[in-house]
Amino acid sequence: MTPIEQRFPRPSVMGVVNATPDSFSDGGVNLRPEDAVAAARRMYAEGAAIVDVGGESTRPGSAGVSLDEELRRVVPVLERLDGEVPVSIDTAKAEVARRAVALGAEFVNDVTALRGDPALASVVADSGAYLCLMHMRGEPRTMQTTPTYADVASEVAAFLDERLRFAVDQGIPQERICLDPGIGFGKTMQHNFELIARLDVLVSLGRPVLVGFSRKSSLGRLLDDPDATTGPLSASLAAAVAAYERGATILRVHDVREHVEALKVAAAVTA
Ligand code: HH2
Repeated sequence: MTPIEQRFPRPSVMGVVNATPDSFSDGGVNLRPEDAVAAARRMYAEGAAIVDVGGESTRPGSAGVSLDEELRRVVPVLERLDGEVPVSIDTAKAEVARRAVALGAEFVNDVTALRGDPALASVVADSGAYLCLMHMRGEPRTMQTTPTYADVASEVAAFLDERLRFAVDQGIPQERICLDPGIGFGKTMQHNFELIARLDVLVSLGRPVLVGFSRKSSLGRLLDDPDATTGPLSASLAAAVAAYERGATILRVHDVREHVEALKVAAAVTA
């Protein structure tokens, strides 16, 4: 088994392909399987190490989708890709992950950090897939209702450390696991920026860190639009480079080519 840090050396880009009607920044764009497949192929050609295919939006306020609907959205995409492009499945549902790994997905991205579906851990353990454990306070429907922390970086780190131990107890080798602060998942704008500023606290847990700041509303809000629901590409690039420089390994992004280029420059400077 190749450890995750070898399979995804710093910095690696994960391209986002949302086969959903309602994702916060690209809802509907890749709902048709043909469009999602074309986006995945394009992102891979542009330098993504992997594409993250999701059939359920986790934007603030969303209520979730049924198993049947999620399968209906992602299975045709994975069938058409047929192993052509490295795939991560963005799901909290064991059955979706099981079908996805059977269709070639090598990575499971679970925003609930194995708290959503008790059967997911064994699917990951048995498949040999890589796993991302992400921090989220509450659930998407309610997570942005007055999030408060005494010390956001150490609370997120303590949560991820506990989830990492849980995953290892469930038979998933830690060499296959990365950790994610969950930008925008039960956090204010200040919390999100503090998590990047203090990313060393998460890096010190000893696992690669994945960061997904791309297009998130905190970027638009920082740029003086208090009602922003997304952030622009320029701000996404700055956030990705800042996260990389503070130790992030995998950057989850919507605009692959621009991020690959920006990170190449950042890597050349820090090498
Ligand atoms: N963010 C989103 C979804 N999945 N997974 C990880 N590991 N980290 C993230 O920051 C993350 C994630 C939200 O972005 P997006 O997929 O574009 O939107 P939506 O959830 O509305 O589909």
